[in-house]
Amino acid sequence: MEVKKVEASEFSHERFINEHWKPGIPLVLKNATRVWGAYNTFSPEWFRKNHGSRKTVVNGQEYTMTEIMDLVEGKDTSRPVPYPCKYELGGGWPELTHMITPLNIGFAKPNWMESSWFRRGYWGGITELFIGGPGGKFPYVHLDYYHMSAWINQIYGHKEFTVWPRGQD
Ligand SMILES: O=C(O)CCC(=O)C(=O)O
Repeated sequence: MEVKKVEASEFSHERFINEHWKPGIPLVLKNATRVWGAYNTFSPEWFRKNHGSRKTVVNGQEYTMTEIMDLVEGKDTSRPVPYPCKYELGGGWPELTHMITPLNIGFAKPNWMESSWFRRGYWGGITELFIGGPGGKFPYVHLDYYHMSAWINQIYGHKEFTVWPRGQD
């Protein structure tokens, strides 16, 4: 199935809901994150310079941001590139929250995760930053938490996704 791609500024929230969200048809919104401070800011260099010593653990191994960037960019070829390198952007890294605001970009709404029902839950309100390099892949096919619709923003580089139509879940 060919996934439709549209310029976000030329597409309405109403059309997104009626033509894509309701029937469950994926859509790529190009340049939708232009409204974010992260747009044209987040890059390997920016993370090295501003958050190089920030740590994360992937598969039981601790890495600094600089180490992760060296691995994903191929500057360090001495060990495998870990994936998924995840950072929690809400409670885990509040300084970056303002750079991904508004989170819904005018399309991902209503956001059920903003409901107080979800805040009580184990996964409530999590917004994750994923960093990966060539060959990195998510380890299993899945539906997202609570079977919610997935909302993924690609800020830098590119990534391949495989999605399955409704009925095959
Ligand atoms: O970007 C990825 O590798 C997977 C992201 C994802 O599927 C998720 O966060 O649930």
